[in-house]
Amino acid sequence: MTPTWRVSCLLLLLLVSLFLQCESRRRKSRCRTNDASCQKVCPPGWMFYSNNCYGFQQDPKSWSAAEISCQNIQEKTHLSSLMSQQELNEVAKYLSSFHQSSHVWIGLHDPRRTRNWQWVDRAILWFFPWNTNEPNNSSGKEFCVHLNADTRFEKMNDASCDLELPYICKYHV
Ligand SMILES: [Ca+2]
Repeated sequence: MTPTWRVSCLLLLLLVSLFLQCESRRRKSRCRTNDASCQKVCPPGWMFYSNNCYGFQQDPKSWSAAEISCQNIQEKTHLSSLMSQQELNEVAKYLSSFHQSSHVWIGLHDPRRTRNWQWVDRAILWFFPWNTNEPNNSSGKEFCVHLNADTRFEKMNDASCDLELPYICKYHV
């Protein structure tokens, strides 16, 4: 292969690579809604909603083990935060589709045990869909939060972090 051909081939490869990068960015930037084509942005079985991917994980784990497991799936993946009633509605519908009766860990916890709740992905707090009479810190040892299966995953409950439950991970696309 002559040097001229080598340069031409390298340039061609560079152009193809740039095109593929641009196409990937363009496809992601289009996904502002719940358009069916946007589901392809997330792994199979995950849900796309508002530029985030949500994955239900069925194997029960303690809250901390669940968070570590989410982090191991992909960079910047955490137990799911919930920022609005609309996001909660979508997540609740997604979880209900699995027809399982266990509660599901989300990313809300009280790491300092001072009743100051934090989202593990550092999302800003302002949405608190607590179940009736919750959070009650039963027996003084409830520092992690799950969505309650008895409320079709529409309400939260504080519970012992050692409980082993299925969980839901989330990452921003
Ligand atoms: Ca409770």
